[in-house]
Amino acid sequence: MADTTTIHLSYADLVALLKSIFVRNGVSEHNAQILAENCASCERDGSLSHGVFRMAGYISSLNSGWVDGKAVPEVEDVGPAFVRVDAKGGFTQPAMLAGRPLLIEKVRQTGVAVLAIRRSHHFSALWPDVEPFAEAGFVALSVVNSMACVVPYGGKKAVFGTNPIAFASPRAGASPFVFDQASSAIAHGDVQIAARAGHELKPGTGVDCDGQPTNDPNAILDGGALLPFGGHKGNSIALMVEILSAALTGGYFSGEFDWSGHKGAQTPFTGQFFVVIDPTRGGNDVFAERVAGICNLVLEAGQERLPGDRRHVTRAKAEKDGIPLSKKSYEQLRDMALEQVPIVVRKVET
Ligand code: NDP
Ligand code: PYC
Repeated sequence: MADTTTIHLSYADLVALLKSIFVRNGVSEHNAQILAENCASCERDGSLSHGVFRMAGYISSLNSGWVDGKAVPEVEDVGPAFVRVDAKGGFTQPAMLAGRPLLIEKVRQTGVAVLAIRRSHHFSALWPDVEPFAEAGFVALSVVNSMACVVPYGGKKAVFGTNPIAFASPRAGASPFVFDQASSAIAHGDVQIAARAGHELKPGTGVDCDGQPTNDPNAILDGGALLPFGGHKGNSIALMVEILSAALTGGYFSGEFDWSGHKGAQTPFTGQFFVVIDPTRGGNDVFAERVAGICNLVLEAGQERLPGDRRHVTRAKAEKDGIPLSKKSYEQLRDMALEQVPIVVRKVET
């Protein structure tokens, strides 16, 4: 019988465990802390397609020599409202944090600024990138392209990545309004999770290696491809994400980089784009109240919940009870760490 034991870890303990795995696999202390916090935040909020499930992929990519865990990003001041960052073949999140102080300085001066990151690897959810801007009072929008696994609308060959778009806005009296969604019918991570669990996907999700519609996640992973969400409309968003994340930043398109010489590489080598706005500029002090107002109208009209609500409920539960991990996942992480990390198991359920 399968062992259904669940282990609950505190956020700090999960970060410590993940950080030790990154460091043991060639990531600098500084970058490892950033990546560990990012991955633990995803797991804590129930963003499971980009939580600890991704650690094997991170490690595989690092060990293939495809991504530089020790990269030190270079920040370029290229205009009154324009910051570029060369991630130097490293992960995007340290590059974003390196560019953030100059970006914020420019937003304070001009009311709006953009951040264009190139030569970067993004292997996570996008909401952790935008939510902190809204917590600091800014509106933020970010897009990132990934690896070619999405066929354009009516097309036959995968060109786009799953190309997510995330948006965050301050909201009076509540946590920021945040949405974060792939421009494909579902995220690639969720296809992998469905394949492992033996679940079928919804119709309209993808095609098999012959271009025929399929609900089988394995057929999508095995030479098939995903479809954009919403037909031609999602298609245009996926294309916009390629333009902003690659053409504008100087990074690769999703189908352009060549990782064939790096067996085990999994992290897409592309770019990421941000636009950050001070919504109160010019005396618009009611902005956050207005956002709360439209959100309330939507709920009063019958929408069951807003994007981000599920994450916050999951986060609150994790902060109270610890972050739940199956015993198997926990043991896999311990194996990856290969050394004893002082973890306090707060609660064990069977
Ligand atoms: P989902 O479809 O699960 O969710 C998309 C958004 O819709 C979320 O903000 C979610 O909020 C919200 N939402 C979901 N259900 C409802 C509902 N019933 N009512 C109101 N709002 C709802 O996400 P995707 O599968 O499209 O993407 C999953 C993750 O994969 C994202 O975090 C994305 O960034 C990541 N990703 C990363 C890529 C990369 O290259 N790094 C590539 C592609 C995807 P909530 O979270 O609260 O449920
Ligand atoms: O889930 O589609 C995805 C994805 C691609 C890159 C990182 N996550």
